[in-house]
Amino acid sequence: MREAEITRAIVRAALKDLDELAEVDVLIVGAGPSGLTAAYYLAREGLKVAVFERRFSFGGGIGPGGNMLPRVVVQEEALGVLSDFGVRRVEGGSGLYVVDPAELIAKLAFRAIEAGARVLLGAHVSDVIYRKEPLRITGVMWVWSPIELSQSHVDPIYTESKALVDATGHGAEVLSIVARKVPELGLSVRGERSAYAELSEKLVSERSGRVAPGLYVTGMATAAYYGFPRMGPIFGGMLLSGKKVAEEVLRDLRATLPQGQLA
Ligand code: 48F
Repeated sequence: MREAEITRAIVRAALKDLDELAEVDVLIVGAGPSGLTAAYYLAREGLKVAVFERRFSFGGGIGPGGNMLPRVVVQEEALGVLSDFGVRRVEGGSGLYVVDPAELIAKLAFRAIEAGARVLLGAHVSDVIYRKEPLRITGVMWVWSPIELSQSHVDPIYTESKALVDATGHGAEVLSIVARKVPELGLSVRGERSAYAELSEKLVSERSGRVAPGLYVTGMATAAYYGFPRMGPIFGGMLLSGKKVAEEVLRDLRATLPQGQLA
């Protein structure tokens, strides 16, 4: 086995992959709890789903637990989602269940990938693509994260999507870009408010979904977009929100596209 063969094996497979990622049915930005949950529920329906994550790891805000104590909680309303992913939990009282963050990250990512979602690590989404008449978000521009961090002047490349999901967490990065750079859509990101866990869990679960043609929001990006409170190390709302946005995307794609037109 020669070194050149190692290179060729990587390059051939990676280029084929990137070719396929030029166009997908659903592009999810962010591999945190809401993004991975949405990816699983969409991929298992046979859609071509990609998740672009700028870090070289999964899980977003799950890993550090609560103030670095290695546990997070999930409320009983989200037990069905935990069961879909096979995540173990122990009762914590007051309708709360306690989960190991490492297990939660691993199982969310495992199920999403097993269902067929393609997760691309180190991919930073820096802009969107849009079209007029009809006005619609049609994809993203992205660049490898180390390039973004180096502040080098490197043009990003494109991925087109029928549905784009902002799962970037507290920063609502995709929606912030659209608010600034596609003013015709009239979006504005209000910014999240101080903590009120129960209220925000409910609001985020209910309101995650479509915000503009081709554009959807889930997880803490929903709280940032609508100005809902933050909630800290409780994750049921993120899981329910990921499931809710998947249901909305599926409903819209099935309504607008005849079978067979999915990528
Ligand atoms: O922050 P994150 O975990 O978002 P979430 O799914 O969950 C929020 C909770 O973790 C927690 C909470 C729960 O009560 O408050 O904070 O809403 O995951 C967001 C992921 O998106 C990535 C980021 O690295 C993280 O892994 N991300 C953010 N901006 C970009 C991005 C970008 N521009 N391009 C690619 N990935």
